[in-house]
Amino acid sequence: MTSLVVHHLGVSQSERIVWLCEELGLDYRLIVYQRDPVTRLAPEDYKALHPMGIAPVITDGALVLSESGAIVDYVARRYGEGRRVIQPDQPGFADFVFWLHFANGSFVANEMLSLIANGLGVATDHPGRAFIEARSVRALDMVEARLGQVRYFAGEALTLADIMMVFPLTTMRLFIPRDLGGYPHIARYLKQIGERPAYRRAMEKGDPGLPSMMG
Ligand SMILES: N[C@@H](CCC(=O)N[C@@H](CS)C(=O)NCC(=O)O)C(=O)O
Repeated sequence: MTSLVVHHLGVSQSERIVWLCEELGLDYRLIVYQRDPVTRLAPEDYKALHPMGIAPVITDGALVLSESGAIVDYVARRYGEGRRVIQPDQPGFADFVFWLHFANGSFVANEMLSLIANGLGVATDHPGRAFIEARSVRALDMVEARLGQVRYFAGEALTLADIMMVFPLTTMRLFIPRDLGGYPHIARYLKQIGERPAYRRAMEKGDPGLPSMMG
């Protein structure tokens, strides 16, 4: 067994790390934490893992690492033997890098603005809402166009870019509801992801009973 421990907070971005470990067939240890039933935030023992106190977190021997993008990069390079990564001299490299970083850099970040606006009770006709919504729609239109051209975000095979992009298209919609009915290519893509044995195993191990957000 590797020394890798994935600390998964229920219904969170850390599902990505469980999924990556399953795709890579790693021998890792999984510890699942439940959200505080009242605040819906991370429980105290999760917060104690890392100064940021947010999911995901991995530990690997003495190492404690946070931040989804950093963790997928670390796990793939440390344990993945080059799998699920596109190298600079391979086709699809720029797309790989773009979608890998777009996921949290812009897509999730913008959806978080909606979540905060909802939490603050910002009026539905506040101009800030239209600004946020326009960005979300542009993001989804771009995702839809991309998935109309390729099977996976970086080309014909699943990469870390998909591992990063699926959460905002699925589980995140439990927090920020969004109907994807008008996006047939996203629907095709999510169906394909939902059929992957590694994805199914990851969700079963990390969030058993969670409603499927693949549609
Ligand atoms: N950019 C960070 C965001 C982490 C983040 O916001 N995680 C949420 C779960 S999706 C969290 O830990 N929420 C619980 C809390 O804030 O206590 C990452 O991708 O690692």
